Amino acid sequence: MHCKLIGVPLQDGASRLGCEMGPSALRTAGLQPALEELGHSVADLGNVMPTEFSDIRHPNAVIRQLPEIAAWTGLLTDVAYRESAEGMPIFMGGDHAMAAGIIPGLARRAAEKDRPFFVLWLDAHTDFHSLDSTDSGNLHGVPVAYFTGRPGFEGYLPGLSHPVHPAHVCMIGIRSVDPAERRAIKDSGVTIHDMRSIDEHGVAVVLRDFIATVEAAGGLLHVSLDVDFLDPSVAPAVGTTVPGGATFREAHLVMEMLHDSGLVSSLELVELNPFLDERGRTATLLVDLTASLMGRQVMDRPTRSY
Ligand code: HAR
Ligand code: MN
Ligand code: MN
Ligand code: MN
Repeated sequence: MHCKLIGVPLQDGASRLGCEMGPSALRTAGLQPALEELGHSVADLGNVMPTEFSDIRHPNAVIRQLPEIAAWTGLLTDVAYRESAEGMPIFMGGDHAMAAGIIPGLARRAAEKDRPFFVLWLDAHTDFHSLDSTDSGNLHGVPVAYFTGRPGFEGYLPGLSHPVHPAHVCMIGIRSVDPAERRAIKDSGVTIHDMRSIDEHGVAVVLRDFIATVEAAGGLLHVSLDVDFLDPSVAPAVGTTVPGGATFREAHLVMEMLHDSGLVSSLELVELNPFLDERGRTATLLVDLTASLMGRQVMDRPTRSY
């Protein structure tokens, strides 16, 4: 595989400062050598950053940094489209508002390749607010509503040429949903495996179902990994910790199964806030999880190749 590392020092979608240091922390934790050790070629394309901002405003007065998020969204759509022509782009965040740009760019590329496009959303949160319903005003809470084509974003974030079909979005790890998100997502068609579902069935069972769906459709699969998918006891470096998250081994198992599926074509590592980390342990865990996704194994066992 040819991996392309793309730094996205975005923090305007989150309430706390610090996610702009995420790409640096992932580099410092050794993401590139970890991938090279697995036999992949790696190009670090550096960081991207928007330069032009409009002075757009929304009637919901609590919304924060809308001009910045609109600019990042447009830029990242272009970057994701361009860098997904070939190879495996790995986007090093940055807060989760980056998904609003990256995922539509990847969806456009998948359409051009004539492949159905699927998203695995690993997160404590559904990030399914509209601009009208957000009560925190933090726009990392809206990307899924936006890229699945929910109404209310027109004229504020860039128009969507390729919305993602809600039935092609699977969420695992969910345990913090605001009332407005709960109402909006209920009949949306998005598949949600909350933590209770993981407790009852195990993460392997719910993931296997989704992998089978993607495989049967001949799809491309994007993985969006929010640090708060993980339990705060193993991944403290995130501004929005929620107790009761995925364990160290549950997270690795997800990545190992995704590797074996051979279906993953792109990855986002989001919400890492190095200011909140403990001696780099969360950044290191994200590197190790990426390595599991890209083929690191405890013991050699048969896997399908890309
Ligand atoms: N729902 C909350 C809000 O809208 C939490 C926002 C999302 N936080 C994240 N993303 N870290 O997953 O403010
Ligand atoms: Mn998120
Ligand atoms: Mn989250
Ligand atoms: Mn909220």
